[in-house]
Amino acid sequence: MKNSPVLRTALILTTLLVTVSCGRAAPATPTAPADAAAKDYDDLVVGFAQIGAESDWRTANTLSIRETADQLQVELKFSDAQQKQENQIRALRSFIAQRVDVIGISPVVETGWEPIFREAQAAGIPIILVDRRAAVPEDLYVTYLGSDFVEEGRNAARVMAGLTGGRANIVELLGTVDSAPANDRYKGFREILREYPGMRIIDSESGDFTRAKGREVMVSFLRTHGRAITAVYAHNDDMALGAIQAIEAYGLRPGVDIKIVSIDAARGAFEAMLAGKLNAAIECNPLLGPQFFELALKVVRGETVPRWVPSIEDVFLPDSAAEILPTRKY
Ligand code: GYE
Repeated sequence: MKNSPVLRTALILTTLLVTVSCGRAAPATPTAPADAAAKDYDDLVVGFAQIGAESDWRTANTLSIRETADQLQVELKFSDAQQKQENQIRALRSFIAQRVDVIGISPVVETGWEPIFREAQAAGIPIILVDRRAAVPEDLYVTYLGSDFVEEGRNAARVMAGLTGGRANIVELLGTVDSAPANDRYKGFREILREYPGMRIIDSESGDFTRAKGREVMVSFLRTHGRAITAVYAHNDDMALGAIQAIEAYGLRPGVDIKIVSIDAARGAFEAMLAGKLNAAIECNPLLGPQFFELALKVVRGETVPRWVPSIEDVFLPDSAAEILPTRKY
């Protein structure tokens, strides 16, 4: 058994609700020409504006997109923005100039996209949001493919409550400031915490989704709060792994003296759970390549696609780590 039956039921119900409430169809490309319906993968030219390589999650996501493009013989124009919004905007502008059929983008932050998305719309090039949302009017993108980050935050808090008996002094390692996953994981976690007056967030700072920064911020949390800290909520695994190093260097036992919950559930998280240093991993699926290109083809063919294609995700505890690790693809 990977999870408690209650948690599993809650997850399934949420997924169903999400699918029902957000699965309404929207016209993909209203201007698709008559011969568009005959297009296939090897006719497609797709631009993808990736964020960078900040985490194991991102590396797996990039690989999934590149490998799927190769398999399907899609012509992929791939850009790595090194975590900078200005580089993503530049990439989009170049995809527009090259007149690609579809643009995929994981927006590094949520805000500041409207002008460049309008340029794409004016050029008749549809945008698919992959992994992260952008705060723009709905008509500026055709669909969002990715996770329910608010629910991930809620699940992290539910699991944390179980691990700590509802009493904890929590420090939070936030993801990239103004990014959709950091905003939503922040929100979802607090939503559930309202039910647990004994659980307090005593500090919260961004570790930018990287291991090095996660470690650095944890060092400063320990310097400020010392042994008062009883739990860490990390918005991704990499920051949790950095925090584990900081806790060990401080002379405490991660996973024992300080309970740790993180999001992504990449291989490193399973290894840490097996070593007894991480207490739970909330899954966030990066293997979005196949669904992304399927959506891109539908959009080019003028077929309708849902406004949101949510990933189906799980919650893992250390008791399942040995069984799952060998099968883990990222
Ligand atoms: O959790 C983190 C990555 O946007 C869901 O970005 C993604 C997040 C993921 O850097 O590891």
